[in-house]
Amino acid sequence: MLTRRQWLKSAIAAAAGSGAMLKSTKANAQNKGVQKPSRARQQRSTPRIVTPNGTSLPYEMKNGVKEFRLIAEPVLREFAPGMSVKCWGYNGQTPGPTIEAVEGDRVRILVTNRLPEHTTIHWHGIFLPNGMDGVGGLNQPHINPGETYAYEFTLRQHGTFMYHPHADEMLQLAVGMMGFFIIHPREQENPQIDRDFAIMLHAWAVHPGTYRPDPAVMLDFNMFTFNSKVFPASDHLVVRTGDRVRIRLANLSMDEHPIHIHGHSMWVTATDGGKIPRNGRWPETTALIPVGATRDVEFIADAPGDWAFHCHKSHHTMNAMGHAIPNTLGANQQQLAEKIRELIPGYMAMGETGMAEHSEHITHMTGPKNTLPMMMGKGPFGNIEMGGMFTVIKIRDHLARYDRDPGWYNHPEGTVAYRLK
Ligand SMILES: [Cu+2]
Repeated sequence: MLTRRQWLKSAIAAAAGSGAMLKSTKANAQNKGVQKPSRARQQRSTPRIVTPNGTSLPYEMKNGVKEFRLIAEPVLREFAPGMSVKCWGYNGQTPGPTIEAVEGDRVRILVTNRLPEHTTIHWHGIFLPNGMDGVGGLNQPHINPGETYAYEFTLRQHGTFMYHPHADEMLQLAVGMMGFFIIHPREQENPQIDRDFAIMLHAWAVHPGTYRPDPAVMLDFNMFTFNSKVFPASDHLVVRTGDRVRIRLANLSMDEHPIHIHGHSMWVTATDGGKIPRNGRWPETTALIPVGATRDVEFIADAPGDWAFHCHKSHHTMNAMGHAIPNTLGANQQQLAEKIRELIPGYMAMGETGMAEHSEHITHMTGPKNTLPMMMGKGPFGNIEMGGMFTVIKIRDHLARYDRDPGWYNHPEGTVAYRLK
């Protein structure tokens, strides 16, 4: 059994190391007790969220109060190799570390501002005294650079919530200031959840060759992330066949995201307004995550394999270089290409038969500085031709631990689509 003290230690270690995700999932695997699942089920302690490509925030117990520390600061985030973005976030991360607590807890969050301008934090969806709600100017003075403010309240509900600034919001959200605040129920859940993931959806405008998200953009975003990573840099979600899986999705971007699962049907079980009563839940393969909202989805991972999990807006599974380009589909560009080559040697016309060839060209063509090709990622059968809001749920019958990539799925004979001629 993993005690809270052990969890705290592992969370601190995870926050300190670059293998943060690995360690926190290791804690989860230990927590679960791989050899004796039924025993582990009874003993599981509450902190157990997996934030892919992220961590949970450690706390200190002070006279019965769980004390957390958040530092609002500039953060350099690699969306995927080849592109790093000058974001703002918390404790060196965007999204900020996931806050986990239990219904009934008294929590104190110390917020230090190391940004060049003032900020505040609003605790989205959480019931609290009005003066703790974090709307700068309305509920409290702004937190100036260098200042630390304390927020303190007792948690009177459970569910998936968020934290984000309520000061210069257009800019501070555009550059990545957001995180999960997850409150576990006091009573053990029934049925119990085996794997519990938290994924923050976001859309960014980072013009090719630049490093800072453009907060003035309202509609025309070019990078779409799960926890501020694009495929194939996003962590896989590794689960065991038969696991009850919950994925908590949150959206503070400017657009809604229809999140789609392959090979399974999922139940929408909660919003940031609370649990949906059992007889009010509905099945989906695509759950729409509105702006300024969270949704919990649950499914039984009953089909082994490598299943896609992605936003269904097709531009949201593409990176920057797929947007705002001329439409060359069906256009004979041969003469044009020859003329351009007189001016730009090596010029190559693309897109006449479709865009899939872009995936090939990334291996031998260099693009603009600090941006990403529209589609990336290699699978066991070739280019996956995805980017952005895309990851893979890896479901395996025999899985010793959750923190190791089990590799690509080994399909049983006769279960792969085959070529006839
Ligand atoms: Cu989307």
